[in-house]
Amino acid sequence: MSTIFLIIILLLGFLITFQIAKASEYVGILKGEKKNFEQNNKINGFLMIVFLVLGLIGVYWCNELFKGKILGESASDHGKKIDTMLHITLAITGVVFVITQILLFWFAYKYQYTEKRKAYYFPHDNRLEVIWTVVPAIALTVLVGFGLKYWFHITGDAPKDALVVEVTGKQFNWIFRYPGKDNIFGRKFFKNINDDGNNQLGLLWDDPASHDDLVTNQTVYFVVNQPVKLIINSRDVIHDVGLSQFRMKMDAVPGTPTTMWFTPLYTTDEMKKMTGNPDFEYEISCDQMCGKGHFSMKGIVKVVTKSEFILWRAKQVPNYAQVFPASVQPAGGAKTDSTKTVASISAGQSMIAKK
Ligand SMILES: [Cu+2]
Repeated sequence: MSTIFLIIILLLGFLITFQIAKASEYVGILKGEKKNFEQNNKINGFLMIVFLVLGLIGVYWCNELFKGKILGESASDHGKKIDTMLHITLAITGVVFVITQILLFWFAYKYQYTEKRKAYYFPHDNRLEVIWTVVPAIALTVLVGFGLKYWFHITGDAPKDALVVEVTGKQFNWIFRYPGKDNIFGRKFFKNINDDGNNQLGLLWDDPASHDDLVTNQTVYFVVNQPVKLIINSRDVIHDVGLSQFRMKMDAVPGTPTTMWFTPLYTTDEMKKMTGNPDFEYEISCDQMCGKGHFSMKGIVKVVTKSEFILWRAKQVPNYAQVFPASVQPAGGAKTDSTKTVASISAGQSMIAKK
């Protein structure tokens, strides 16, 4: 019903506009075409100035309205640099924007048609062309140069003490993996992926390095002030790891791991106090349209202190131990697991294969 009303309103609006245009055309004919033309010119010139003033006020007002409300303070060291870069870019483009808009609308008003003036014919000027090509080229090169510098930094080698976390996107959630005590990720093979058999990443159970790998969903833990390196994968289509509060973003491409690293500066608890929001959580989102459930790919990032992290990690059960509970000795015997479980591994694998 409301759609029909909307269509009727639009049609009526169109009809009214059409009638007004028609009426003003008749008025113009009655007044005389020349006078009408001059009057229209004046009105248009005046509207140019109105548009300029209202437009600039609007830009300023919008800025004031959203200042500091969109992303908040950056929570990573790289993010601070990216914010600085963004502010410099906005300052440069902002100045150019204001100057060019004023010139554009002021000239349209000032040099509106009058009989007394004849247009000056000015077809070409090499010097001017060089200036307006070289100056923006230099400015853009400097801006892009800074961007590249930061890009090479975040995608380059992470510090040796970095916490390495593997992030895998799938339709439609995130899978996180920690390498466990040995600090080595176990090998995996996509044909081993088996959600029913609790092997979301296709880990190869005959690789001992995979036995202590922790696999979690939905929530990922980082340590405050410790660099974190993400190794990013996808199980199906292209996703994108978006960490807006850290100003980080990287595509998750099936078959081609991508990496980035950064250092979180504030714990989730500190951020709760800083933002005055007791429910604050860092968020991992998918920044690439990846299908009908794209919107639901929200994960939580918990930034905690080192001791809190160690405590959390100690409570986690490795993926291997979840799949083969019988093969894992009670606490204290974890180190000898891999040598004693060959039989149960192969039994488990054939069980999974049968499924
Ligand atoms: Cu996605």
